[in-house]
Amino acid sequence: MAELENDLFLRALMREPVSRTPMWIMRQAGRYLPEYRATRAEAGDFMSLCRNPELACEVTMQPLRRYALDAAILFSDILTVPDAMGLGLYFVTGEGPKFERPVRTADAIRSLEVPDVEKELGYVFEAVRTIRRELDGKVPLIGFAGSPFTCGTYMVEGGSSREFPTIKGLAKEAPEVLDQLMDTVAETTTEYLNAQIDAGAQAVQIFDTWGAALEPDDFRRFSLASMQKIVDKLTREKDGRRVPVILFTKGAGPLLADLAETGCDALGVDWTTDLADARKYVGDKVALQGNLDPATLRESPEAIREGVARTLASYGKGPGHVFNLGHGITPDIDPDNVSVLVDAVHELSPQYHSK
Ligand code: 1CP
Repeated sequence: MAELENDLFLRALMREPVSRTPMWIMRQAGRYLPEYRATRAEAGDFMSLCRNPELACEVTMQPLRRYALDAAILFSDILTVPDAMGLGLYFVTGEGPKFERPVRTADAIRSLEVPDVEKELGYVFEAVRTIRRELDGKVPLIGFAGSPFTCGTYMVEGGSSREFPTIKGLAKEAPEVLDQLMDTVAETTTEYLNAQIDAGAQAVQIFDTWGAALEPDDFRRFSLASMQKIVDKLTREKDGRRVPVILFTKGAGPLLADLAETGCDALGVDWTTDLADARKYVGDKVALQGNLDPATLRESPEAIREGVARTLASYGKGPGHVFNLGHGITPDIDPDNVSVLVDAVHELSPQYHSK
């Protein structure tokens, strides 16, 4: 396998000096790109796209052809894991993900088993190998999974939710049952991420989109503890290089301090916390990734540049920053505005680095 031509992203995650701030964009492959919509139409539907390694590779590469990004992210979805556990994932247009067989009762949770990930998710590992070949050492490839709690919300509620009534009910009325669900999903996710790393993922991110919807103590017991179990068992070195782990709990705020204790290498930060405050919460334990409000991309080129300038200034000088949005890019964004964003990070960030 070729040496990496651009390892700024991996170096920033390790808090090593870099010449400028590296960047990627959460959901960089997706519906805001017309070429993505064309490939998805060719595949027929979203899951067929995920299950086809050639097409998953194609959509992974699409944003890199347009923009000077410093990392690629595997094209897949966090809900492939519950799907592999037998819940039957399907998508209803306009309504988002749904499960045919949600797990709502103690009995259903007790009978869940850790699946054979090679057998059920082999298509993901094949996509990772295909993307690595196609990238040919240009930039690193990020693998990912959902946090057990975030996957759990979809597994228990049966689809997207705003209030999380069923899983919050379990947290209060049957916490041991929810512990058990978290354990089974954490074990599956550990095997899943280690198999992605085996196949060639050079960093991994755990998306904890909904963990911070819990009260802080419940966040610690269910979401943080289950991510901790994963971090403890991940492969951390491959081919002589560290495989960094990024945890992204949306809306974590002061809980970033707890997340920094897990032994991860970096934390994702959303736009509701200033990076300057986030740095105070975590000290020099971990790198930080973020955190421009994705809504900024709907504004003028000047406003986008100002947003980038503010984000870079908020982190301030020194290593350990990976530029990103504070959450995924939305389907309504004009792809030209993303060029403005990328150019601004390239232009404005070198002054924050002494190397
Ligand atoms: O219609 C389509 O084409 C499907 C839209 C879509 C896409 C492009 C879905 C369905 N998933 C994805 C890809 C995806 N999802 C990626 C890889 C692409 C990349 O980053 O470039 C990743 C990392 C995810 C992660 C994901 N899926 C999360 C966590 C991150 C986040 O944004 O909060 C979550 C919560 C999901 C569930 C999911 N899958 C799809 C949708 C629309 C949703 C969200 C539903 C909801 O809001 O509840």
